[in-house]
Amino acid sequence: MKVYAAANLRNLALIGHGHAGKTTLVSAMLYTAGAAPRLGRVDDGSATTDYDEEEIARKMSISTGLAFVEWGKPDAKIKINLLDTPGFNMFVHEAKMMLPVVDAALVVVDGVAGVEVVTQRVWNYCDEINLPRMIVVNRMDRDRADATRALESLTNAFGRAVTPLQLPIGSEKSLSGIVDLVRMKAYTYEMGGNGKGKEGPIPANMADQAKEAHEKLVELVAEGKDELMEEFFETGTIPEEHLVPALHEAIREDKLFPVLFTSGLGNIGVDELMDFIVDYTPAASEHHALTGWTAEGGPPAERKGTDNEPASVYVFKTMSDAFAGRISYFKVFSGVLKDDASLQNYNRNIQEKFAHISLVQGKQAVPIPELHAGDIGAVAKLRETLTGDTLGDKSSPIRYPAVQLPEPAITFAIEPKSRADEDKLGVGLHKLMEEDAMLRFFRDPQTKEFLIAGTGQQHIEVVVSKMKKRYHAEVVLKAPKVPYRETIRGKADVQGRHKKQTGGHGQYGDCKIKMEPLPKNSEVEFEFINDIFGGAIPRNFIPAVEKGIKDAAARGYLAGYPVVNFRVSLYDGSYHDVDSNDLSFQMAGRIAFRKAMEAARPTLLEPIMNVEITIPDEFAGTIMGDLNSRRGRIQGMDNKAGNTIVRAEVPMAEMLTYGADLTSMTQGRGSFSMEMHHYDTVPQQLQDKIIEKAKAERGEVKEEEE
Ligand SMILES: Nc1nc2c(ncn2[C@@H]2O[C@H](COP(=O)(O)OP(=O)(O)OP(=O)(O)O)[C@@H](O)[C@H]2O)c(=O)[nH]1
Ligand SMILES: [Mg+2]
Repeated sequence: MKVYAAANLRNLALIGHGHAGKTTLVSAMLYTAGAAPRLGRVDDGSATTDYDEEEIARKMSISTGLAFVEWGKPDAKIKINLLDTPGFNMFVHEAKMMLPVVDAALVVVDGVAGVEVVTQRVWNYCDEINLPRMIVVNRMDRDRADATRALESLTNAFGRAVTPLQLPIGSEKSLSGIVDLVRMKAYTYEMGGNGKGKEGPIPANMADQAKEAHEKLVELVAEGKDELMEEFFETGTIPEEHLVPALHEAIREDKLFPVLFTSGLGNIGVDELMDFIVDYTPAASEHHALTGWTAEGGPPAERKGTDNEPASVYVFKTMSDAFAGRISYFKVFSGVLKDDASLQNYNRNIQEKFAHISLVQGKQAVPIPELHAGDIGAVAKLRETLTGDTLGDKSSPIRYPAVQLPEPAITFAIEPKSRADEDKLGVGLHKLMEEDAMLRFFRDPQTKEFLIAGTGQQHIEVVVSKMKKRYHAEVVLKAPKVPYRETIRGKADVQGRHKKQTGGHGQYGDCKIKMEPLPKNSEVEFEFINDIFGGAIPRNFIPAVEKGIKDAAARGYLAGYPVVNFRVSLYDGSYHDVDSNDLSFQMAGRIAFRKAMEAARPTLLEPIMNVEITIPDEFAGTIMGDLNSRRGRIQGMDNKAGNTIVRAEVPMAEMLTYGADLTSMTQGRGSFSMEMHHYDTVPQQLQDKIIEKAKAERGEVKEEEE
């Protein structure tokens, strides 16, 4: 396998709405470039970058797949690294995670649907880091595919920098090729053929349209460039040898977003697409300088991304393979990485050995002796390195920033089906978490349940399925328990006395306390003040009173939920020389606490979530009405390219199955995220229900004291 230098490398992420044809397009490029014997199909599980069994079963990408093609003239081949990202909203964070390692994005759009919810989302990801983009309107062979309408939806969403570099020839089933508006030539294809276009003149009936589009393109490229402007005014056009580099630059600077047309499945326009990638998308050597820090909180550091700088390697993805173990996908940001090199992991302060480095072609590893700055590869069996880590020369540390991801949107309680599954549960989930940045697994300290959190219902279903197939652990999912809390609204002044006389040694503890709510945004949940003067209770028993109160507060008063946000001051009491001990004062504290609760108007609190929902405009009414019925409070609304974004505060208890509900209300086109915001009082009639239910669960055991 040939080793490539940065100037001959193009790193591209295919991003876009689910089903737009990203995976198919990668398969078509591989086939057309001779890297695959036939055109792999998503529908029969033969697509190179959708090889995982979950992806095959669901006919969609779940995780990013890598591939590469070598393209161009035999003596000047360019290697194009392709990162095929998922477009389904629950997995689209994968796309975001890939963007720091590519030099441009191919935004793939469906020729029928145009810009969709996720198209807008991934576009914003690119905006955040000023990533150059090329737009591919794919599936142009489908019924009702329409180039004009697709272009309109693109310009509406992304502005006038969106500029076609091609026009499709024919439409729907009779799509037969494309016109190259830069070179003003036509290429025709056989539907489902080998992807090599036949060059010819522009069809007569398209000549005017092509000329007009060409002039618009030339004008746009010349804009702001005096030399080109002059040339354009004098001669009425710009020659190809000036136009191509100017276009390349405009794309690199985000001044122009070119649009191409393809049919991935019909293999039409795919060779041209690769030609355009080679000519117009930035080379790895053109990537802007990379900035990071020498260490966490340390001074900034920078690499230009050349071979002669110290090596630095950024791990952007981790997979756990049943046979090969942990596989780390990385980009060489600077320097040259040789096979068998040992690199320092700057995040974890350990050395890692890069043995058997390889290129990645779907599920296959292609051995390579060395990788140069700008290239992408994989290595198995790094000991501790995880996604987001930087490794390199020990003497020149640099840490690149990790990608910011949203918080998980949905949480389930997870239980093993049997004893045997219990042991495998934790091991399996920890491995899955290594490869899945949006998966969380933790124990709720309050409810004691094991919880898993992810981006949505389907995400968690994939996790459960992987647990079963890969780690042979069967689990049951349940809605998580809502972590209610209790607090007080009023004040109390009570006495707690514990006295027992059983034969010889007795027990005696007595305390008087005042209880009141803490101010609303108090930093602590409980405050204990010792106001004893004159030794009414000996100093050594005071902590016992506090402990008794704390223990009782943890067990709750109304419905068994922890009591928070209150202050107790211990101001008086009495003791007995012989019978008083720690335990007696703990008991006295507990009794006092329960009496105080009774008097201080206890109430239940519930977690309120900050929820953000994105839906196509047509569903806005339904979603708002539904939020109302969930006791939601709308905080704001935004409109963006046909989508409505609703922000609301909604009690967690009403959101437990929201993922599935939103999917059915919007035919799978909505997405949401939520995070804990604050606690608020539960409405009275709901309180009564929760308290009743808790009593029934505890079997109505009441403590009889004093
Ligand atoms: N007619 C037609 N169908 C296509 C074309 N490209 C892809 N498809 C079909 O569209 C469906 C989705 O294609 P994929 O390649 O899986 O789309 P994707 O963008 O990778 O989807 P996600 O991985 O879910 O984001 C499959 O059934 C493909 O066979 C095309 O150019 N024309
Ligand atoms: Mg895909």
